[in-house]
Amino acid sequence: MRLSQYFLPVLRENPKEAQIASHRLMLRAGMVQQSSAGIYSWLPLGLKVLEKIEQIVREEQNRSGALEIKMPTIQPAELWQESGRYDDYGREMLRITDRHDRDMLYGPTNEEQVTDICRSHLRSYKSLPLNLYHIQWKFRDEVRPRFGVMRGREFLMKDAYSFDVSKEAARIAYNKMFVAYLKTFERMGLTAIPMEADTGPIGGDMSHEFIILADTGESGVFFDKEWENTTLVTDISYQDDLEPIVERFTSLYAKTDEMHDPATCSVADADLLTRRGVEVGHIFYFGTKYSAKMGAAVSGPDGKDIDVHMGSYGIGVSRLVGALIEASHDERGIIWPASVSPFDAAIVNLKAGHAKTDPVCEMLYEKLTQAGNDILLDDSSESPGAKLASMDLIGLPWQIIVGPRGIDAGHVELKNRRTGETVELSPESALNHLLEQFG
Ligand code: P5A
Repeated sequence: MRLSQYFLPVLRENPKEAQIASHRLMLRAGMVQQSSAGIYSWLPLGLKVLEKIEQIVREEQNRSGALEIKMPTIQPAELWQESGRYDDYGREMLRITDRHDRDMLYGPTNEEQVTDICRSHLRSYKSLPLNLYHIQWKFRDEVRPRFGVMRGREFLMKDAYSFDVSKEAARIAYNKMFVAYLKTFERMGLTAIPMEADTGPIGGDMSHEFIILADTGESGVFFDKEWENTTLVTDISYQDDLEPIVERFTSLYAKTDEMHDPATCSVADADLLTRRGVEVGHIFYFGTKYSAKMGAAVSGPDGKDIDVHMGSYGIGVSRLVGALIEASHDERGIIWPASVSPFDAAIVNLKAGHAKTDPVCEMLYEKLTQAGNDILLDDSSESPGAKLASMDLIGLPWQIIVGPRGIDAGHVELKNRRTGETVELSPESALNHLLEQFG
């Protein structure tokens, strides 16, 4: 992509409304634009990151055996009246009336909608286990939308729903998602600690939140300091017995503040850490809470009906964009992990239109692009200082900086955004170095 043909509305000044780094940097890097409180337009650079995250989430869901579907954003009120949540959900639910005066709502989550699919099509225990997921926009009329996409009103969630014949079988589904979450967050370069959590309006008796530690996070958390020495090793196969693996993680103390009770806490004060964090995922087992009320049953081997045991599993896809930035930035801007970076590298032509820099930039751009990499070429007419500041701000892992003086001396600069390390290399060596990096 040539910057001259792109839409990257970077801001030089810090926007006043942004209180935390990720919100500030997302606005400054031209990733999003606020439409109304807690509702955002995703601009090209932001959308690219959102879609990269979405794809990692999708791949790990698929690997775990879950099947992708797409349910609507707008749901009929009847389904929620059946489960009893239409009234319980309160003012967080955006209620809509259609032209026939039918009560509808913009879905804050999809337990009811997916239970309706299950009861319409599943007849026998032989169809189970089943896990259906989608990646879809949600709306929650939060009292205090804040921190940009971190607590939005409209936000993108991956939500999966498992169906099983018994509590034991549902536990296997729960463990699979647990492991899929460890793998998903690891691929994004994040350490997300699974913590025992409250089930809130979703309900049920077993639940874990996956939390990234960050001072600006909204969740208070308590955990054994042993977590600091624990690697969330995830070269685990879904064919393995996952129970001992999940138990290993869940037996080490980690609870959200709603669940932590100093009176019953098993960890000595000296070994207990208290921090803040961002909840990027939340998984639930709630048994037959929805299936019993909504009549989602299958016939068992003995011909008798069994209410389906269900769990639901959420990942905050749009929140992750902010969470990743909270976890990885410096005073100059964002530092993307390669797996979610909007482009693989930038080529910065410090003097676009110059007879010496242009051909070198074109050669690098063409060779890197032909090798299948997604490259941003800054061919704009901005000043060199502004260009370098913008590139640090948008945080691509690599920059090749091409200036007329360097070319005269036979070199370009290859900069690693994370370490800040810059080396002078011939254009060919810089190219080969990057091709090796990208594999
Ligand atoms: C699980 C999937 C659920 O809704 N039903 C379907 C269950 N869980 S949850 O914890 O309420 O939400 C799942 C994840 O969505 C993200 N999230 C948000 N992201 C941005 N803005 C919000 N207002 C918001 N609310 C929830 C979180 O990452 C959460 O873990």
